[in-house]
Amino acid sequence: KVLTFPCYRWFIGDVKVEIRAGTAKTVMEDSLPQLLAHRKNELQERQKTYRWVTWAPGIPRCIDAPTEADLPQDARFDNEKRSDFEHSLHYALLELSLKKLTIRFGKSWDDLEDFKRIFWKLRSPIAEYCMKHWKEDWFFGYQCLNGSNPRMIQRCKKLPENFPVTADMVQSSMADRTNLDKELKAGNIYLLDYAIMDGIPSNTIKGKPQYIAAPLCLLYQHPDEGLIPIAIQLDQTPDRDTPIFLPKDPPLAWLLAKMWVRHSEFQVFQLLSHLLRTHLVVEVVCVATLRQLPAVHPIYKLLAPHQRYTLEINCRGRTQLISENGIFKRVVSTGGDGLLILAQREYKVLTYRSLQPHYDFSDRGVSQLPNYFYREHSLMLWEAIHSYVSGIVSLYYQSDRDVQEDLELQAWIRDIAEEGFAELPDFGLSSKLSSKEELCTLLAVAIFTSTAQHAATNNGQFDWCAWVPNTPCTMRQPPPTDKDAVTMNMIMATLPDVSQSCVQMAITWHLGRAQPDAIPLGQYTQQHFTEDHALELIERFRAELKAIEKQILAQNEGVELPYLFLLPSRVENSITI
Ligand code: OYP
Repeated sequence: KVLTFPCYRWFIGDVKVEIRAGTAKTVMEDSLPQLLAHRKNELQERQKTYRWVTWAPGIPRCIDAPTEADLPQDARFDNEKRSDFEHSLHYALLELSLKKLTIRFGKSWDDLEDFKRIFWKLRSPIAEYCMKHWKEDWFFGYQCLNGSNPRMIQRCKKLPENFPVTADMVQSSMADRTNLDKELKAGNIYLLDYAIMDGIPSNTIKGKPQYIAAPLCLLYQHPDEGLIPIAIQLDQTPDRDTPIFLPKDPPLAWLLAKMWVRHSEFQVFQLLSHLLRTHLVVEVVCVATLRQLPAVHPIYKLLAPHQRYTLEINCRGRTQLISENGIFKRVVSTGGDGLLILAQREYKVLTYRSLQPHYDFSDRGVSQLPNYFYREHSLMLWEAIHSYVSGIVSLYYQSDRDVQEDLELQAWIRDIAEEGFAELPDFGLSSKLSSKEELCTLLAVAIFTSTAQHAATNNGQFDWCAWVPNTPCTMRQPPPTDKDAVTMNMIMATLPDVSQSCVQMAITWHLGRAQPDAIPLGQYTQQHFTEDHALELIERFRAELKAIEKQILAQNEGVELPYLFLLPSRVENSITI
């Protein structure tokens, strides 16, 4: 449905004034006192309606609304979305409680195969693929590149001092005629470092303590086998007896070590990559936009479609997911105090630079990694988005001075930098916009994060987490300290129990499935812009997305494990889930 805007006409003295409400205007272009007064009133009203609040210290500030019911109607889900959201969740939880019951009264829970009895079949080919291949080292490596947390891996030029891997230990993983030193120099060694997890307090669930580790994992870009893990340590401050797990160890020991890495991955992925770096970052822009830009402002028109439903889903997340008695408290190891401490640590080091994909890849030293589809596709989408926003910006701003003099825009960025990202001295976003280029970068970051980046982290979560041993949400026993003592019993006592596993599947399915009312990237169903030039730019943006779509489909044709999370038609226009 396309909404068309009415045309307003009136007289000021003898002068006939005619505006199509659809025409975007910056404050400099609106010279009539009445219109200026109208902008001012609109903003005063909006600032009364949308207020900043500190939900918790040390993370981005957010909308002042204790629950979604406190949001203004404009920011609410429509009926269809609400009932779908609520039904889908109940459906998943019900389905899985039935499974849980059959296990309770059925056989024992003592082998990895038992996870198959609660596994939801036929839901996702990737989840099934995962169930078959999760133990394989190449598959572990693949997930660092194209799994649900593709931003953790970094090049390792020099071994960290707290990770004393020797050349001997890993020689058997190396290709012929090479060794660890040579490969470090050649740039073929990579690292996953979960130092941020070190010392995070862990949850107690139904009276039982849960456990957290802070692993280090070394990977090798093998010429034939691809990226494979070659050494794992589960502690940041090793002593003499801290084991370094290796692929040549007893298979169950190596497997359990990898599961510990994947358990950290669950926490970092959900709380940091997903919640903090997409949901909460985008909410800041969202609140500032509603407070500081009137609806006729071109930047409001540009951003509004990328902010649909974000306030409501975030409110629901705060009340039901990460709240005191929320899902995290009930089934995840970082539930309770842990999750906030973890998010605060990440927030302290969050940079504006790291939200820009080119910098993110070059800073992590991963530009050369082959088969890094997430990187390839994100860069294509970034370019398309950046060129679209640059086009729009140039329609309304002729020069850098126009940007500097747009006081609404300046109030907007001040709100973002000083109110939203408060107390973040090293974030790296100035509270003044001095050029068109700075404006374009910020807009591209806002749109990229609410579309591509969210899709890359959110949409695969059922695929990668449904087979619970591949990405466990909690661990019920401490990390192993003796390689030779690892048994299947120990593994089963460590992994999530039946009921935790069922909740993990239900919630990740609920959040990861395609949304029935999704609006794909670049589809603007409410016609905010009405000018021909702007409409042409939208058309061009869509054409570019179509070309990207084609390219991604061609690249994936016949591929056993396709990467389609950034297929433009599957990327939503905003964070709605
Ligand atoms: C909101 O029990 C959201 O009713 C999800 O939050 C689920 C609910 C409500 C319903 C909970 C209930 C969405 C926004 C967000 C986010 C990002 C973090 C997602 C983390 C997912 C963790 C899955 C946990 C599985 C054990």
